[in-house]
Amino acid sequence: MPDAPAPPLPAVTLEGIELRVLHVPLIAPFTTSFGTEEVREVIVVRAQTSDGEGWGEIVTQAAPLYSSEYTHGAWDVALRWMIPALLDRRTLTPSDVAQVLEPFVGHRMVKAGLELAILDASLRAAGTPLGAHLGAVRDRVPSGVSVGIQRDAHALVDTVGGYLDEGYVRIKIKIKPGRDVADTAAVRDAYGAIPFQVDANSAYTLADADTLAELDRFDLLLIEQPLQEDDIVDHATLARRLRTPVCLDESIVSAKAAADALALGSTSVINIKAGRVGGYLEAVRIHDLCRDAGIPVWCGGMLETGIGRAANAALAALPGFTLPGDVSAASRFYTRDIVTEPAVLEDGHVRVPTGPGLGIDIDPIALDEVTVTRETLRRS
Ligand code: OSB
Ligand code: MG
Repeated sequence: MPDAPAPPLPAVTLEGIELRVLHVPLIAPFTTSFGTEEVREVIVVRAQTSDGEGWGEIVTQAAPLYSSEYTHGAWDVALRWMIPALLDRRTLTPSDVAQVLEPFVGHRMVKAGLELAILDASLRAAGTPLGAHLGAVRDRVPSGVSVGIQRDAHALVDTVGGYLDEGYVRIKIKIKPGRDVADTAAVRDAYGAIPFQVDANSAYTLADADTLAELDRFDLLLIEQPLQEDDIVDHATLARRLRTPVCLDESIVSAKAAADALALGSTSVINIKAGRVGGYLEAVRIHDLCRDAGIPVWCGGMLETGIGRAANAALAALPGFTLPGDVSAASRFYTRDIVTEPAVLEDGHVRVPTGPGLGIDIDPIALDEVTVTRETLRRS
């Protein structure tokens, strides 16, 4: 059954856009195959419009290790090119944002953060919650947790046990060569038949297929992004070798990329991250095409603050999100969030905000405390 088209949203008239770089302390370092993050560096967007403000989040990291995007590059392209183009257009609806920014190649996380701020402003003006606009069918979403590489397998088992005690309903661990089969075995042995998956963040090549096939015996829900972003053919080859379903993250940069990967057999599950695909509206298009194709999807995360976390909860409430995502409580990463009501874990779930727009309120004192740079461009 085709989804009912979302009602059109009002255009807003842009007066200015403020960007801030935040440095938000993490409760514990987060280690993946590509490095360790000790402080979350992220960009927050505030759109000032004649109909009120809207907030967005540009989910780049400090270094271009997960993707080619990184904070300083995002900051530059936003201020030098993208925000001036939006201010020139002056009056625009949320879906106009992608169209105005389309000539600029790449920089999808920047596009997503700018679009989200306009979307929030327009939804607030209309009195519509983001979830309702995107097509959410649930008022809460099951919450999984992404666990970084730990000192050793013992520490990993301890850390995972803490999250299970908190009630997280699905565990994902990061793996890399040398920290794969034994870590996976340790968690499976310690906790039995829990919903469990692994994420390699592109750390392997096809030459590692035998090692990756050893993971088959652990009945994982999936293995996420074993090979490089552009290894779309090699992923198809690997997928035929493994019993564990392959799920692409980094490779899925658009709805077109999703359709291509599905056509090639490179992936049988998709991790949807709005930042990686250029926005929440493109994320919904990927959801829709996967749903039509019978492909399960789940909502990934980029250690979002309360801004992006609220939006992810709304997205994850769409009907095709049939696997628990990385939409954790704010306390999984942060002692202090920048919103007044940070996401909490309730019976293994995170609630979908119900207020207009993102349904969150910024805590201005908390925000100022973690702001390291700010700049506003205004309509001339
Ligand atoms: O690969 O899913 C990933 C964080 C940063 C960059 C890439 C990834 C991640 C995570 C964390 O796994 C997910 C979360 O935000 O909880
Ligand atoms: Mg991933």
